Amino acid sequence: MGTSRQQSSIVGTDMIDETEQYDAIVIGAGVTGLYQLYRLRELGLSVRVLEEGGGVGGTWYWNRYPGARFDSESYTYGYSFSEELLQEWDWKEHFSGQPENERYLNYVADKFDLRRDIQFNARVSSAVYDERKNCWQVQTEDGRRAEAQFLITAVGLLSAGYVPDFAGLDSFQGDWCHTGRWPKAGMDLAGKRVGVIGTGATGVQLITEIAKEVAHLTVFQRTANYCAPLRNGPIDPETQREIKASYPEIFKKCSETAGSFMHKFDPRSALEVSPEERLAQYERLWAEPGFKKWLANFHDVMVPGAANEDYAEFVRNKIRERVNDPVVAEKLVPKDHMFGSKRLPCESGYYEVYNRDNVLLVDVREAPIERITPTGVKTAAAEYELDVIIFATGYDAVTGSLNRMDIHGEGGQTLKDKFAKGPRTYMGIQSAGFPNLFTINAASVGNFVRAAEPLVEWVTECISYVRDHEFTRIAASPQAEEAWTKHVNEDGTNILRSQADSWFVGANIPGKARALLTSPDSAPVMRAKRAEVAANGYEGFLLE
Ligand code: NA7
Repeated sequence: MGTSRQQSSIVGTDMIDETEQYDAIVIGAGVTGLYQLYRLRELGLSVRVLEEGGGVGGTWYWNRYPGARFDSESYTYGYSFSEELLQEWDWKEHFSGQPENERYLNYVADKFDLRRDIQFNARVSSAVYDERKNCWQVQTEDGRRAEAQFLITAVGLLSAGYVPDFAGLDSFQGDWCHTGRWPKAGMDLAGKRVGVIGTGATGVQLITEIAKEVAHLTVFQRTANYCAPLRNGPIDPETQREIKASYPEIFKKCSETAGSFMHKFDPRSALEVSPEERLAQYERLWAEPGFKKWLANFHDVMVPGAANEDYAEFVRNKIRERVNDPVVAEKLVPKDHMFGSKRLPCESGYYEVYNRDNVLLVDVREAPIERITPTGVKTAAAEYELDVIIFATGYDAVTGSLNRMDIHGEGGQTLKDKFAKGPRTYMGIQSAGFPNLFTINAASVGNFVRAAEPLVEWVTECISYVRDHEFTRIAASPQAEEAWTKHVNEDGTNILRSQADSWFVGANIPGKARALLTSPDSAPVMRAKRAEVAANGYEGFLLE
């Protein structure tokens, strides 16, 4: 029933301009984009996926830095849509590493024959809405053009890497890179003097891994983080069988929690049990793998207040116990933000790194980085000679990857201008004045695959509805957008995630407006809201 791919030729004065025609264009061949392609193809649409990278995987294609791995349980991170896939794929570790994750996504692409509709090495430079034809005209950096009625940005939450604007970077004579653009051929770090800037989830994984390999490692830390032991391990055959037999229960558990992880909060308050019982629970959870110590804890540990501070002090003491030098230990102990207000990095020997003779921790809150020199990094207090600098400095989250594409909606307005004071969307999915554009990267939160699957399914059903009813366009109404933006800004202000200066609120990027970049609501609430909107004939959307 779908239209097949066609080409239209416009003969200009001295050139032939060929624009490929599709029903839908998906930007990004990561976790979301691959599934979106699969679903839209199932609907009978002609689809083109435009992917900047040379292969599938998105985050798991780009983030090849040593130590990159899940900190959600591997078996909660796989797709759930194919029972055959679930039974065929063996996760080898409880928290799987980048090479295996990339292999998995390649396996999915091959199994469902997705590659034939993906154009690799195709970075989208602009997307312009043609109001006359009700379609999106998309151009890639190498000048290729494609047109489609529907445009879906499956570009992830964290794909626009951020390198601070340090003076002198151009003069640096050694090698440098951002962790999100780790070279495929790897970085030669053995025997080198390496500097890492940034100690978020990425820095923590990377530092732990490379400290063993480099001659000397200098870690430039601005904010100490609360990090918790990952406790990874291989999955033995018996456990593998159990996992495969219990996927429905695993996914059901995930579907019932706020962040789509498999851990449920303890409904008790940390403060209503005795100090002994409280500590016993903290210790029991600390000994368990993954996010349990975060997401299966007393519920009020994740609410600003006394319980949160009580647990924060427990974690601070855990850090102190592991670092030999008490002065270094105090630098690693977070004191300026609440536990859980930033993403909790999980680690496998991170703190012990600072007991090594070849590792130096530099506090750049105390003495900020002034510039990069030809031979290293200069802070307000000293100069550090380096052969390699690695920027683990994070991402211009959610809106950053949209802003890097020049997206023009009705009347020529740009999405970048519209989002200048923070995102203005309806449920994260659409923005008024940008018909048929689904910004699904802005609507996910929590365990990424669990959140992405239902979103993709919602968008697919929405597109199916539009086509079946012979509408040409669907757009968020300005009123629905206004109400949603107000809800995000008001109800998102007091939640724990909004309290620290992190990417959750855009506060990691100088000059970026502070606003919660994702929904303040839990995943089940968001799914129910979207289902209700759809059941009411796409309430809050204008269909023409
Ligand atoms: P994050 O969590 O944003 O961490 C970035 C780190 O880089 C963090 O420690 C920052 O310090 C540091 N940073 C950023 N700019 C500077 C400057 N100018 N000077 C010194 N240090 C700086 O990014 P990640 O890649 O670690 O993690 C992103 C997500 O990926 C994570 O949440 C997971 O979901 C997976 P700051 O804390 O801002 O003081």
